[in-house]
Amino acid sequence: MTQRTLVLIKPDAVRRGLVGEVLSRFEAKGLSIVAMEHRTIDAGQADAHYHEHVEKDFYPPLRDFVTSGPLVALVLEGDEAIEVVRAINGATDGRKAAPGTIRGDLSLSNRENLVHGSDSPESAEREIALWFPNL
Ligand code: RTP
Ligand code: MG
Repeated sequence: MTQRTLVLIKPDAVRRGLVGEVLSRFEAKGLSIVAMEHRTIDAGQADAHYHEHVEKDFYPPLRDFVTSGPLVALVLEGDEAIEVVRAINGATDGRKAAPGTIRGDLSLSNRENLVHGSDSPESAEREIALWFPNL
C-alpha cells in the first residue's frame, strides 16, 4: 500500500555534510520526495514532534540536539514507506544498528543518529500535519 512518512535529516547529518548521502539512499530505494524543507526549529516544535518523549530522562539533551542547528524535514512516499524508511534508518543506537543501514554505517551514537522516521501510520499522519500543514 502506498504510504507517506515524515523523515528528518537531523542537525548532526547537516553539520557532517551527509544530507546528500542520506537522501541518495532513500531515492535509490525508489521512494519519492513529495515535500522537503531546510529548517531550524525551536523548543516548541521539538516538544510537539517528540511529544511521547517529553517526560523522559533523555529528552532534555535530545531537545538541545534537535534545536542545535538546521535540519532537513521531508515527506517520502512509496509502497510501505513507513516500514521501509525505518529499515533503511536502522536501529536507534548507531553503535548497534546493522551495517548497511544509515545509522549502522554512519553513526556511533544513541542520540546523534542522523535521521528520524515516523513509526506508524498514525504517527506519520500526525507528524506530516505538524511539519507540512499545507500538504
Ligand atoms: P526517531 O523517533 O528519531 O526516528 O528514532 P527512533 O524511533 O529510532 O527512537 P525513539 O525511541 O523514538 O527516540 C527518539 C530519539 O531520541 C534520541 N534518543 N536518545 N537513551 C537516549 O539517550 C536516547 N534514546 C533515544 C535519539 O535521537 C532517537 O532517535
Ligand atoms: Mg521514534
